[in-house]
Amino acid sequence: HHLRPFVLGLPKTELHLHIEGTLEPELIFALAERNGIQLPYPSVQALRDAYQFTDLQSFLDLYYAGAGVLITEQDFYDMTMAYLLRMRAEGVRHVEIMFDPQTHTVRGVDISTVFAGLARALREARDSWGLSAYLLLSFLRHLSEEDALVTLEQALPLREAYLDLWIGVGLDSGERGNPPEKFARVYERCRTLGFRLVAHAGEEGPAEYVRNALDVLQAERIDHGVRSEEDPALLQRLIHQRTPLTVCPLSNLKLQVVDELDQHNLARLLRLGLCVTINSDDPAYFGGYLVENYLATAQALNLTAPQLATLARNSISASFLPDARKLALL
Ligand code: ES4
Ligand code: ZN
Repeated sequence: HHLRPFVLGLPKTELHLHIEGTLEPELIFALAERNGIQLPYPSVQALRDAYQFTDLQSFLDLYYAGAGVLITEQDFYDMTMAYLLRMRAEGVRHVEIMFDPQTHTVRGVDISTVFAGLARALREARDSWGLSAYLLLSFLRHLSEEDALVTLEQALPLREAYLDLWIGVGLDSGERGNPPEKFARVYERCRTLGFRLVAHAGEEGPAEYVRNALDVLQAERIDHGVRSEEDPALLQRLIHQRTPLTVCPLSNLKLQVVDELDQHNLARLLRLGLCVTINSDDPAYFGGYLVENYLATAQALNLTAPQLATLARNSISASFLPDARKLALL
């Protein structure tokens, strides 16, 4: 794509990224071997060939299975460092990374192992090439609020040690039937504790879930949010509050939230004046990292260079960076 050098050079951030979704099939196989885990696929290619999703749940089944190879601190470090090296190559200046501790603690992996591996990679990237990073601990919405509260309590003793990284919480996994209200208490507790708040809403779920993520959870940023378009009053509110949407075009295509990328509403939302950003979600599963998401979207929706620059600028202003750092990047 002729805009590749332009997009590579844009100062930009990634704000919607599940670190477990960066596990490439090659690394899944390598970690399985290292940990003596038998995978139900004969080869890397057979695993990659299984990545044919019809909806969010069909993806999540493989995503949670893939994450099952993560056992040691080194595993979490290797996964995270592989992703950060790609972001360096793509001209990304800052990342806000979600991780799903419940996926690991349920298998007997200690939450401190998860934090330690992620943090060692993030601090190394910061110290060696100046890539800044924050962590957003994500609660799995298909599990109970009680489970989320227990997870928060397990993580809180680590807060001091990771104050430079762990700045907020998120809500992910299967959206349908798991509305934001289910997590009202745990979000209230996180708010009291001073955490920044994001939540997935309006990916497969209705616009009402976006509204309740704002009203009940007091989310400051909405992950996906593309179904907000179904509610004009909500759209006006998102515009006036400048609530950012972290949109993931290739994810929406692969999970059949849209049938074709040229039917994606990102350009419409941008034209309406929403603070839309482009992100990669689970790049190892959806066929492209951040720059690929920009370029595929530009191609499908005929985005211009100034529009791509606006999207990149939005990604900086929608981040949780301090204002001084935002200004330096803009
Ligand atoms: C996710 Cl695409 C998506 N949606 C909701 N939860 C997730 N966890 C990882 N990827
Ligand atoms: Zn997501």
